[in-house]
Amino acid sequence: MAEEAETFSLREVLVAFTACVSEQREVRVDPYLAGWKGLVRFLNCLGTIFSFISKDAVTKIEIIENYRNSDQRDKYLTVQSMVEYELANGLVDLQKRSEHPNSGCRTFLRLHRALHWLQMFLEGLRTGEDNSKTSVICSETYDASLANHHPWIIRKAAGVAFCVLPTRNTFLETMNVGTAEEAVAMLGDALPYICEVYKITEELYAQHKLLDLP
Ligand code: 1PW
Repeated sequence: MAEEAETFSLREVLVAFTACVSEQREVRVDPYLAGWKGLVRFLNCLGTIFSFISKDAVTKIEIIENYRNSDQRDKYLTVQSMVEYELANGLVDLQKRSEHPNSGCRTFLRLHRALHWLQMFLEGLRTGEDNSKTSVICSETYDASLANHHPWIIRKAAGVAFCVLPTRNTFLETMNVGTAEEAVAMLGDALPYICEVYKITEELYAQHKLLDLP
């Protein structure tokens, strides 16, 4: 584990997201999940208090991985094909969680919302002052995005976890990308790709009226 933490770099995570968008502007599921798995490792590096956050992401990643390992794996190659397949076959609970509580569409939506937070948080980190507080950037971006989809108890627990985040420069060094300046440059290169993945998914979900799936 210590060795894993040493060799871990956030660069690889962000690179996975750069490989998500296909030439047809479709979002590939496998690199998306690979990116998320790296994020989970990163969250775990931040301390055990973050494991409650990563645990739910792990559950969601596994649900979609199971679809990718099933007989229907080809239908889950891209987010576009997943949406088309699940909707055409009535595999999505649209009003209330009942027969299909873990549809690919609703599960992916949770990761998608969390990715929005991540994107805003990393952008805040990138443009923040040297000595700014990561905990403030983290909670402000969370409140402006993902918190709107979470019940009170989760918001409270997340707020507690954010308090232990280190200062901006230490946090940038935790990314293992090099100096704080190098980490900022890497974020500048990688964030447009994450934004693109987010945007394409958001448009697809909006087009099919899936943004509020229970
Ligand atoms: C340092 C910044 C890192 C940002 C990483 C983003 C990870 C976000 C995961 C938040 C999870 C909080 C705890 C779980 C909450 C679930 O209730 C919720 N899941 C998510 C991913 O938001 C909703 O899933 P549910 O309950 O509808 O199955």
